[in-house]
Amino acid sequence: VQTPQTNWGELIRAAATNASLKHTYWPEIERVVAEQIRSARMGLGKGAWQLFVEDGEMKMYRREVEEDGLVVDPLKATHQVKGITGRELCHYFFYPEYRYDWEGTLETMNVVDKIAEDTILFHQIHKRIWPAAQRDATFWSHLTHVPDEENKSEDSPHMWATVNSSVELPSHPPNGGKQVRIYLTIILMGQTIISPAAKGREIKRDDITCKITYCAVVNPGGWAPSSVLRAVYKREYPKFLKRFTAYVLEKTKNLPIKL
Ligand code: 18C
Repeated sequence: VQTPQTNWGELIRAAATNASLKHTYWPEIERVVAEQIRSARMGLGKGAWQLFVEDGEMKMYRREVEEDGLVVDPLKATHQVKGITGRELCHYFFYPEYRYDWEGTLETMNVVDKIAEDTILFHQIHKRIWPAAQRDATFWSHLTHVPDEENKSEDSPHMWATVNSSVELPSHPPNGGKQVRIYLTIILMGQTIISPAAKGREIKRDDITCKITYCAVVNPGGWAPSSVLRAVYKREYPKFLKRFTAYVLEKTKNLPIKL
């Protein structure tokens, strides 16, 4: 649980590498990451969020929002996966070398610039959905964490997160190619809960559960039929979260636990 006093900006700064802190994007990264963490940790509150997918521990909520006639429905998903940590979850989501393994909407991914170990600039071209035009995106991605070695309880602020947020890159102007530029703001956050039964002995994968929150706002950037779009994300978001978490489980099952 966060108090209104939790200074996420300060916590994010403390975790960041010097190369990230020195970059011209840093003030924006800090602002967006803090805002994303704050809203990801907020409950669903009353009204507005409607549950549209439920599958075991995985729940997905959306708010129907249109801007200039385009569907930009914010999504909020929660999930719990036994056997992985928040750090492992965010590691595989952040680093480009794994992306083709799990990202099913991808046509191509390019690292435009590796600003630092914890901040990377990407250009991605996504698969085309008929009858709409193909989409691309340019965004920064930042990996952060708030450590809490002593008290890994649900209400401590510890967590790992990767935030992706659109940015204009002069090297890749929007609609420069044949794609329509999409605009996204996404957070994947993981908190590791250790079973009290593991106290005083070596922790096994059976003792850990990762509490996951994934929030996304994607603006399709140009015309796309609302009904097709809503059908696409209803299919793609659950597919992503199931496939990606299964991937992390598979990759880590025989590795030492990284808390
Ligand atoms: O967060 C995710 N992935 C990250 C790393 O890639 C990153 C990227 C997010 C952008 C995803 C948007 C892709 C839209 C492209 C079209 C979809 C192609 C489907 C292909 C089917 C085979 O943060 C995981 C992302 C999980 C997938 C989310 C899908 C969201 C759909 C939103 C629609 C946007 C425009 C669609 C174009 C018109 C369709 C009628």
